[in-house]
Amino acid sequence: MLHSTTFVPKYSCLSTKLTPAFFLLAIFLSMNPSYFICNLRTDIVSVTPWLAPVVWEGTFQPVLLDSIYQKRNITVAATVFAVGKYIRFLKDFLETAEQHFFVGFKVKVYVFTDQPNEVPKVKMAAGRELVVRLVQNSKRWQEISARRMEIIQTLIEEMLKNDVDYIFCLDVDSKFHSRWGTESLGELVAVIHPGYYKDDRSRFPYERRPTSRAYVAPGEGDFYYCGGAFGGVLAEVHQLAQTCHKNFDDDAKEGIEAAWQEESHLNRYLWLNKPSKVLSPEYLWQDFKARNSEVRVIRFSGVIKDYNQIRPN
Ligand code: UD2
Repeated sequence: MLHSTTFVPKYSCLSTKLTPAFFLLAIFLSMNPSYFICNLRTDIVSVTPWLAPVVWEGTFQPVLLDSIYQKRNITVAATVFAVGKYIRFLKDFLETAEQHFFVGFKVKVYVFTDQPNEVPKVKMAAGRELVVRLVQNSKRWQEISARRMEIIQTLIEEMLKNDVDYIFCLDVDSKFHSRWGTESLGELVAVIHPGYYKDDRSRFPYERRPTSRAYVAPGEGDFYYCGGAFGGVLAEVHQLAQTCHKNFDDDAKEGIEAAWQEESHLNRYLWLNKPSKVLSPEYLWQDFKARNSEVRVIRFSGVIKDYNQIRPN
C-alpha cells in the first residue's frame, strides 16, 4: 500500500532543487574525476571517534594527494635499526623502500647499525639518500628495541630541524610490497597492529601493572598500535620519543620493564595523545598471517623470522 507521506530522497544533494550552482559543481566534478570521493567502504572503520581518518585502500585518491604534497616539496625521513644479526634484513628493506616508499619524493633513510661496513649498497633514485649512523649493540634485544626511542629523539634534535618535514620510524625485519605514500602523512601517525585489529580492547596486550608508566587500565585504550611503525611531523614524533624514552628509563630505575618495551609506552602515549591519522594493518602486516578479505593491499609487512637465530638473548 502506498503511503501518502512525501518521498524524501536519502541523499539531499540529489534533491529536485537543481540550482545553477549544482550544474557548475557537476561540470567541475566531471572535468576533474580525481575529486570524486573514493568508493565507500562499509567493511572497515574509516574514521575514529575523534575524527581521525583510518587509511585503508579505497579510502583515498593517491594521484590527488601526491599532487598536493608535490607542490609543497616535502622531504620524508625514515629511521631503521639494523643491530647485530638484524643487519641481514636491511637489503630487502632498502630495496623495497626504493620501489614503494614515497616514490617520486625526497626521502632520507637513516640506518642505525653497529656494522656500518655491512650496510648493503642499494642504488637510490635522485632525491633519495641513505645516511648511516653507528650505534652500540646490546646483550638484550629488549634494550636494542627500546633504545630506539632515545636515538630517534636525539636524531630529531640534532639533525632534522631544518630539512625534513615528516619522519617514519620502522622495523627493519620488514619489506614493502605496495605503495606507502602521501596518504600516510599527518601530524601524529600510528599503525593498528595486525594481530589485534579485530579484537575487543580487553584482549589488547597493554601493560597492565599500574606501577609501570606504560599502564593502560581496563576499559581504556582505542586501538593496539604497532611499535614497528609510527611517524608524523618532527615536533610530534620528538615529543612521543622523548616521553616514551623518559618513561622507559624511569620504569627501569624502579626495576620495571613494560610487557612490550617501547611498544607498551607508545600505546600508553597514543591513548593520551590521539593520533591525527591512523593507518590500517595494510601498513604493517605480518607474513605469517593469512590475509583477511578486508585487507585488499599489503603495503609493508614483517617477514617470518626465527627469534632464536637472530636475537642476542
Ligand atoms: C614488536 C614490534 C617492535 C617492538 C617489539 C617490542 C611490530 C611489528 N614489531 O616486534 O617494533 O615494539 O615488539 O620490543 O610492531 N632490532 C635490532 N637488533 C636486535 C633486535 C631488534 O636491530 O637484535 C631492531 C630491529 O630494527 C627490529 C626492531 O628492533 O625490527 C624490533 O625488534 P623485533 O623485530 O625483534 O621485535 P618484535 O618482532 O617482537
